[in-house]
Amino acid sequence: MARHLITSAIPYINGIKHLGNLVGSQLPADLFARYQRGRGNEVLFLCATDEHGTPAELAATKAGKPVAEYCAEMHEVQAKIAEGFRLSFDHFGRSSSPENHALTQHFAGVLAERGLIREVVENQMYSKADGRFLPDRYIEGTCPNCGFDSARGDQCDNCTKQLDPVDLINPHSTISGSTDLEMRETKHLYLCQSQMKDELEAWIDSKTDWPILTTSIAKKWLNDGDGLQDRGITRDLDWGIPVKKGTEDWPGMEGKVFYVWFDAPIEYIACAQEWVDSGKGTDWQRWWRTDQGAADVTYTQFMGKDNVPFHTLSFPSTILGSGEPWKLVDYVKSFNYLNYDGGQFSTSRGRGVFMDQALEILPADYWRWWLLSHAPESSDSEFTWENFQQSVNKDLADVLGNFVSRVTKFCRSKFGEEVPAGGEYGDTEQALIEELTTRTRAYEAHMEAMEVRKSAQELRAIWVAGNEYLQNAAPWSTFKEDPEKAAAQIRLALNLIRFYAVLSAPFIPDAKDTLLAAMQTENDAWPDDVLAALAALGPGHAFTVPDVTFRKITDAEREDWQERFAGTRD
Ligand code: B3M
Ligand code: ZN
Repeated sequence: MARHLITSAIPYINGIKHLGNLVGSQLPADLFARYQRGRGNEVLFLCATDEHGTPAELAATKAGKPVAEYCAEMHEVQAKIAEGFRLSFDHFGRSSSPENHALTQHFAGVLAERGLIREVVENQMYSKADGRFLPDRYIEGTCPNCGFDSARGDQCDNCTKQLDPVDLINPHSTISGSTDLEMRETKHLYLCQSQMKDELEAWIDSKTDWPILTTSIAKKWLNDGDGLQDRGITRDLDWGIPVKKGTEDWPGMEGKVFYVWFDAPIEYIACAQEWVDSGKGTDWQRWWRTDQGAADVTYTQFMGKDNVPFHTLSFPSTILGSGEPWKLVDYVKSFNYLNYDGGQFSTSRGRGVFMDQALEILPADYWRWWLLSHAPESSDSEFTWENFQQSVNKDLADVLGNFVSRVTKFCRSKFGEEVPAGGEYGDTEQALIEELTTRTRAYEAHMEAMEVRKSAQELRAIWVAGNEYLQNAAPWSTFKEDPEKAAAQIRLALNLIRFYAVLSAPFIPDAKDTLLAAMQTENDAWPDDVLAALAALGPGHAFTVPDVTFRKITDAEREDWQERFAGTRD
């Protein structure tokens, strides 16, 4: 049994994420976790809310709440929505947890001992109008790299370059809009990533199987300008993890906190500790310490492309730099962006569909199927309502749903609500089983490789194969001349429903439950042997005709939704 540690990029606490965020990390991570569990492997699937930094502070201020209270509330909101989408985290943690405080301070202490942290007295933007230092996101200006005029102090959204606020051209405060900014002295800690360059480069070069999107971004920043830059890992903020050297105070760093991007990835580890401390798990070290059993774990991370530099350079610097036997990531699966109906999803303008709204209009499986089958892997992809309607109506309603309905209803009317006995498989059945065997092995290979779209295509082809078989075999005609033969055909088709439920579970987990319940079986064993799997429900096995598995989206609905999500959410 293989062991898979799987993490999704942890969503910022401020507000509800849109479908583009979902398909870029949490959803494909869930697909992979469900698939690996389905194959009988041991999985630890972790995610959390990213609660520190200015986004949290800004959102709490806007909501008129103390930031700790705001984060606790929003964590619950996000956890509920994640459940709604059937994201099967073993634990959904919080980067503000005591576990993450201690572990982040631990890493900083160890890195300092090993000479990888230096103290820098620097000049930082101070806003007289706001009476405070302005970190990262409180400053906007023009990107020195690409000229984009709304680059943030920490990163340019246009060219993904990681920035320091002082790099911006024509900066202004996003709190007051004031341009009355002056440089004042403040002391900060820097992680000496530049010292780690060779080690990081060798490590990245050894990952020949990584997606091109991941390695190209990693290499770009590894060799950008003069090479890997040291990164400031502290900020002048109230909310965050206080700067300490392990459990000791850090002279001169009083009142400062760690930078959100320093502590957020450490939460991947702290989250496993939370999983244990919450009583759900045991022995987190087995997943994270290579000296305590994690050496044979395969660790896969999922994220949007803008997060790649932090996961391939910054976090590995923390891990490698510590000199401690922490598990390093084995595979970094990254995604391009999902666009919305001719433009971008926009959280600030409320443009596009947000996770809570999506679940209000249709159940999770509809969204999961569309999003995963259109995952922005090799390039950006686009959500349009026409395409969504078409995919749902064709793939889910016509192909899968209709198959289930025709087979179960026909059987009920001719043989009753149990798997019929009699008859034998002929050439057509043999050919179908061969095709399904080939396709199932291909589906597994795509899933193992985390080729999300290809997996979806293969799964759809598996559904189509059953439909075509049914169309050709036409048991409703066969029944008139040869009821025995029709019985064999329907027996196979009923078994296909269970087979589909199991194979499709990573994509559409609710349908799996509905279909297995209708087939009155709990047998969800993976079809290692397709022929055997298609005989799982023997003659006499009782079933029920399920309600409509997937309904169609009407044109009126599509038009209504198109208008509703054009961009007015407050
Ligand atoms: N919260 C950015 C994002 O949500 C950030 C990811 C952290 S992963 C350690 O896209
Ligand atoms: Zn830029």
